[in-house]
Parts: sequence; structure tokens; C-alpha cells
Amino acid sequence: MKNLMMLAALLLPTALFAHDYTLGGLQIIHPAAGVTAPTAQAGAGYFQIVNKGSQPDRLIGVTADFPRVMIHTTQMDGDIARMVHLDAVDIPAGETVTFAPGGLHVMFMGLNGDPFALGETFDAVLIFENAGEIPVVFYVEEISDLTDHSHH
Ligand SMILES: [Cu+2]
Repeated sequence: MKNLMMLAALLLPTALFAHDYTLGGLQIIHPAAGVTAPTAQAGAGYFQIVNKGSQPDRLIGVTADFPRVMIHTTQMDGDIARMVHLDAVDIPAGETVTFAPGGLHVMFMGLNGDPFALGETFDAVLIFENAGEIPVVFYVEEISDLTDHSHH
């Protein structure tokens, strides 16, 4: 399920790994997941979705080879960042929606002793209401995310 890209990661700067996918009017830019602690039960994934089309769309799901995959957003409750499950994310025509630490993210749950390690990749499929399904590859990178995922 994961492929090692360690050698390439050591030889090339991260920027050269930027990758993107196109599906109809949608562009998915650089799906990436943060390195997790060895005992982490969940990891978070991020990307940007650019809607270059004239019709709105919605991200209605993400699938991957983990026991549970959910779309989350982050809401501040005083000083505490809480994660809230979303059924869908609107992608308005002509706009860019950014999944990033502290905000929208995809939660990959049930890592069960197989943490996200730097340089690994894994497959996922993004599901859009209108455009359909697009397979993507998440790259595991050093992404600092202060959100506490321990309660998943
Ligand atoms: Cu989350």
C-alpha cells in the first residue's frame, strides 16, 4: 500500500515533487500528508482544489486503504482546536479551496502501527459530486500541524 521514495527524497528538493491532477475543470494540487508519530492512530492529508470551470462542484468523499477516511475541518473553541466532520466541501466555480493544517483536512484513521513516514506515498481517490472520481497519490512530507489528533 505504501511505496518508499526515500532515495529520491534524499536526492531532490521537495519543490520538485510538486504534483497535480486534472479532472474536467478541477485541478488537484499536491496531495500531501504529514509525517506521524510511530504510535499515531490517524494522519492528516492536504491539497488544493482549483475549480477552473464555470460550474460549482463539491468534494463528497475520499477513499483510501485505511479503516476510515473522513473530511474534517478545524474550529477554534477558545484556545482549543477541535476537528469537525464534514459530509462535503463546496468548490465554487472559479475558486480555490485549500486543505491545510489548522483548517480543512482529510483524516486517515486506523494506522495501527503503520505510521506515515517521510518519503512514503499512498493512493487515494477524491470523489466529486459532478466531476466524478479522481485517483491521486499523497506524498508523506514534514508538515507541521499543531492540531491534536490524539483523540481520534
Ligand atoms: Cu481531523
